[in-house]
Amino acid sequence: MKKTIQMEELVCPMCAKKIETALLKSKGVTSASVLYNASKAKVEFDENVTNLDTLKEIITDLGYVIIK
Ligand SMILES: [Cu+2]
Repeated sequence: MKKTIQMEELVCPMCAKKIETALLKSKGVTSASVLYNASKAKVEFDENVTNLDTLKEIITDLGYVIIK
C-alpha cells in the first residue's frame, strides 16, 4: 500500500532525513521518501504488518505536525 502523509512545513532538510530514517526502520515499511520542499512523506508498506496510523505516530513522536 502506498500513502502520502502531508506535514506542516519542515524546518530544514535534516528533518526530512530524520523522518525518512525513522519510517524506514519501522516494521513493514518497504520504502519511504520524504520530500523536504513539499513537506510530504511518501511511504510504501505492507498493510498486513503495519498501518497508516502507526506511521503517522512515528512522525508525531519526532515532534512534527501532520496536516493529513
Ligand atoms: Cu531540521
